[in-house]
Amino acid sequence: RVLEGELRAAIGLGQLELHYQPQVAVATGALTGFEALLRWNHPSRGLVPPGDFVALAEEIGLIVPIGEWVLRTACREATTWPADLHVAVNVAAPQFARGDIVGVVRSALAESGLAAHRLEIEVTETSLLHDVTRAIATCQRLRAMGVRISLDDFGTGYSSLTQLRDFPLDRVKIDRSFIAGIGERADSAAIVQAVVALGASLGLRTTAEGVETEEQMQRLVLHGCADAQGFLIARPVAAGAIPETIERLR
Ligand code: G
Ligand code: G
Ligand code: MN
Ligand code: NA
Repeated sequence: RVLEGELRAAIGLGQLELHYQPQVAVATGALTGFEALLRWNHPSRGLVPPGDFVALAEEIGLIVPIGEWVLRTACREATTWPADLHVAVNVAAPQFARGDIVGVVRSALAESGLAAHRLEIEVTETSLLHDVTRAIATCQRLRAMGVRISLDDFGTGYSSLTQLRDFPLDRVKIDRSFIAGIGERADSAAIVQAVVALGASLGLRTTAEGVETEEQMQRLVLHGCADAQGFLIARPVAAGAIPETIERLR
């Protein structure tokens, strides 16, 4: 566990950073905001992706302070962007279920001055599973502040339909495994179409994740999917590259 001690020190050493991936409206291609994606800038390993350390951070209880750093940093950086752009922040299951997420969000908004409606919290299906009553109350309290909630990686977890019905959500993000198949597999296309229709009838916006080809984008137009994100539009960029990214996607 060489990494464990290093990870514990990473926040204090200023080794964490956020990259941002653009999200656009499918119908117009207009930029709507960015998803914040955590990176660990390790002195010898280089930029370590979250897949290589978030699970460890969850295991050793570090995800709560790391998640707090992510929320504060994302809110602060987003205040420098045009006011019509939102920032979407991933919140890990233990942070959502056990940490004081409502208090952390409230103070991140207060100290940055970011308008609450510009913050979107991305939760996964597993975050909502542990203590359903408490998770519903947490979503309600966040939404009462004006913060939006989106359900990330939709379709890969359990009891998806119950969650769409019972949780106060604003958005559903269709997992990229379904988007990858829409040009080739009739079943994936049918699922994407059904999720968009279901979302619309429940008053939820839908975002397609992992859009990589023009053909996938065309199908999303046909299916009426509201928003999209993926390498076709842009890879995640460092905070410093945001102005030129906004320029390009406007
Ligand atoms: O950026 P990348 O493709 O490597 O992200 C991989 C995964 O890590 C994604 O599923 C994303 O949800 C998760 N992730 C990215 N940033 C954060 C973060 O700030 N907090 C948490 N908990 N997960 C994150
Ligand atoms: O699970 P989450 O949605 O938070 O994950 C976002 C992750 O997906 C980021 O780590 C990002 O790097 C990755 N990603 C974003 N766009 C694409 C894409 O078009 N294709 C693939 N394969 N990965 C993508
Ligand atoms: Mn996400
Ligand atoms: Na996702």
